[in-house]
Amino acid sequence: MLSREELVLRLFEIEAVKFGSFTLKSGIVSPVYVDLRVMISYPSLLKEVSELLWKKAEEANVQYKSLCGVPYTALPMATCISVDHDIPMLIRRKEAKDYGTKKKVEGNCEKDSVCLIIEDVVTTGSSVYETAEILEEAGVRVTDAIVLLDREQGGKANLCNKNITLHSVFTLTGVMKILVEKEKIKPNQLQEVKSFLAKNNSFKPSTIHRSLSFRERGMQKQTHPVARRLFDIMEQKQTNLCFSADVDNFAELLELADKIGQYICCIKTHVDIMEDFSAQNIKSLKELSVRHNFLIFEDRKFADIGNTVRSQYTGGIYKISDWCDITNAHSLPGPGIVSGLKSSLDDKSTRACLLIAEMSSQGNLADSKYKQSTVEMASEHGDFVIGFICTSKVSENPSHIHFTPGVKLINGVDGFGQKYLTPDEVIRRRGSDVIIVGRGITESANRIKTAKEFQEAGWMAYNRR
Ligand code: 5IU
Repeated sequence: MLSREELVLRLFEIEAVKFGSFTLKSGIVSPVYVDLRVMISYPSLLKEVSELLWKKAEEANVQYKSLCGVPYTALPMATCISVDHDIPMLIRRKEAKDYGTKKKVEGNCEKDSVCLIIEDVVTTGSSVYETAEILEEAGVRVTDAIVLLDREQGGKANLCNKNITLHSVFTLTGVMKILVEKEKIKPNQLQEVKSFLAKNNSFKPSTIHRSLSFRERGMQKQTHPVARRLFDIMEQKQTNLCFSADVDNFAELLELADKIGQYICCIKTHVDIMEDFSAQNIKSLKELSVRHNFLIFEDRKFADIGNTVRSQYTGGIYKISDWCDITNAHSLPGPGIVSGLKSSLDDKSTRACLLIAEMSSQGNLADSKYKQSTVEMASEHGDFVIGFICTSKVSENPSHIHFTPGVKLINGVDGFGQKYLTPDEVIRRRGSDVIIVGRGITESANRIKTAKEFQEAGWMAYNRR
């Protein structure tokens, strides 16, 4: 067996822990980068690390029947422990199977038995928590998690809030102290990482409130009249489904709107893909929106300077502002885009806008700073901006509505990088409000039945939240 110091030196040698300047997925620049995936190329080290994880559970006297590694990096570690100590293992699937049993957990889930979670690195604790939730859905209990490296960014406290005790073999600063002692890094690097960790700690001391219902949010003083209508419709019809009607002719669009109108709170159009746009067709859509009580959202994604978007919104052949309750805009051009759009409206109480804070497509450039600035921009224009297009809740303001595209009943990706999440993931876990569903419905052999399924799944996720 290697000593703790020797093990840290090995991890440093194989570059599982690196120091320098790294841009993380979130856009944040970090002075440290940890990637333990490389460990599978060093089997003897993997075995040593796994043994340390097991010992940690022994020291902490955790009582458990099975163990589960958080996919993927911790899977081989959990496997080593399982084989070496004859402990049954469970595997959490990253994606539920789209055929057969739709199982999310493989292995023998003995009801109410305790499963120990094994993880390589914890930052906020969200991956451990997500795994725990899925295991619990499968009937087992989770009380503890063992992690090789705690990055000390709030994970332990966040998990403790969720009644999971996190035990770590190493902390990031502990690893760094060893590396300073062994003169592998300089003391100022340790200081730099310490101040980075202090600034990037995700733990928010327990402010978990019951989330307000759509009805309550509609009644907030600052809620815009269009948002109020939408919240009302959602509660009345028990639906948070926005149908993305990406078809190219009005005959089909109007038929769909009529048939599934009862299941939706909103219809989303792309007026510039219609072959037969006419004022009469729009009038018919408007009539259906009144008959079935849903709003019309033109997904125009304005992106120009204020003066131009003003004309694009009101003019041309489409005259969007005449008929759509809601439209959307990129925040990229700055607040002028919002001022431009709203300046054309005589009555701001009947038209509203969503700002695009995040996109559902892979590789999109909206990082956390962009998202934050978008939320600030929305807050300054509450008389017109009612919420966001986003992939998870971005604003704590209860008057803001979150719309999330990229929703299907099964996770996945399309041929152009559109990422799909399930209604439960989007609404319950990620805290969004409205699911936007296009091909999930239009490509179904029975569109009406499928629309109803999405309505039920979205509403159930809202209720469970
Ligand atoms: N849409 C996205 N992602 C985004 C934005 C808009 O998918 O980030 I902003 C639109 C594109 C399409 C609909 O009209 O939402 C999703 O359609 P599908 O459910 O067919 O992927």
